[in-house]
Amino acid sequence: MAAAPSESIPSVNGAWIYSQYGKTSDVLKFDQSVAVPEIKEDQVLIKVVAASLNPVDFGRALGYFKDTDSPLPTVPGYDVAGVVVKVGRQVTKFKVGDEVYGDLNETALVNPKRIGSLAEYTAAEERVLAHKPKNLSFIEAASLPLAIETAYEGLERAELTAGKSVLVLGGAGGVGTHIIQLAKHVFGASKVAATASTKKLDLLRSLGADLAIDYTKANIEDLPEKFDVVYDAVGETDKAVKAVKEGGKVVTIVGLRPVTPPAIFFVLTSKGSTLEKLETYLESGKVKPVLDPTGPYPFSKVVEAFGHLESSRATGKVVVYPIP
Ligand code: NDP
Ligand code: 2XX
Repeated sequence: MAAAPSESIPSVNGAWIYSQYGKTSDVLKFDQSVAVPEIKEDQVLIKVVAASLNPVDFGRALGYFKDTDSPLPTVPGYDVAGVVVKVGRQVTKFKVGDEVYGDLNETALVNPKRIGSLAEYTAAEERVLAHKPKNLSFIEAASLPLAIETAYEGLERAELTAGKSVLVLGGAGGVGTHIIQLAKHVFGASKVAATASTKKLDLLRSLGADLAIDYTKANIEDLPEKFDVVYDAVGETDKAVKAVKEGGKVVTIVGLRPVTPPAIFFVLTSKGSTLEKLETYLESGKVKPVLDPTGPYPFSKVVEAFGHLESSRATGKVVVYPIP
């Protein structure tokens, strides 16, 4: 895709925006005249082609993180794939015309950007971005950053290494589909078990799960086997702790309530370098984007796209495309 010459960058653009906290279906509005952000020296301006949605987007809209949030009004959207149309003076990795992707917010909950990816143009520091793998579409690339970076960071924090076993609670979601793939194909786990409801078990197996557990029929705390690592992407940390071996690690990404050792909770840090580490796996197809089958949703259907994500039944990632 050709980049727009810089003189054609508009001063305002179309974006989804909310001016008060609440349910996305109540507060999220389309506005044709949102100011295009000015870039800082370490930032690039991106012509957005595709964006994906994450639970943090609707949690933030609900005001769950308002103590550390940036001020309203907010254009949501962490994940972006698009084309660089302008670069700041300190930028060395990217030039105008480059196809990039990333999670715009280095710290997800502390001062995230007021202008996110649900806009025609958005700005980001070069350190949160990477070059889009050539074999991936913009839709596929937009599906990856926040989810795959979270999956990777959690497996590192849990010290998963080759030959260890891992149980994933919530294997079919945006993050879980990548936890399974990374555990199996990048970290070299000897055994990957994962949970989902009945119709999603084949998907878990196709991603590399050796054992697909139907949580509507089996209790994971009753499994005869214990695991070296349990990765909780659902918020069932009490059950997770019962499924780990003595001396094993439990990591959770759901901060519903405080956790106690051996469980640890973390919030991801967005890094372009994580995407770069995974580039060869993405280019070889060993690790694949997983797209929710109800999408991609056109830019006019962002409220419907959020409705689907908010149901907790999304399979893989909910993507918005094309933008505009
Ligand atoms: P998704 O909305 O993509 O997850 C949806 C999936 O969850 C569905 O496929 C569903 O499968 C599955 N699911 C729901 N309930 C259960 C259950 N009881 N057991 C097993 N699977 C279940 O969410 P994400 O993957 O994007 O995020 C997961 C969680 O992690 C969210 O709470 C999110 O806020 C949090 N998160 C935290 C981060 C951090 O840095 N701390 C970063 C990213 C996400 P089924 O239909 O079969 O139930
Ligand atoms: O819910 C959350 C989410 O999705 C992210 C990124 O941070 C919060 C942590 C619970």
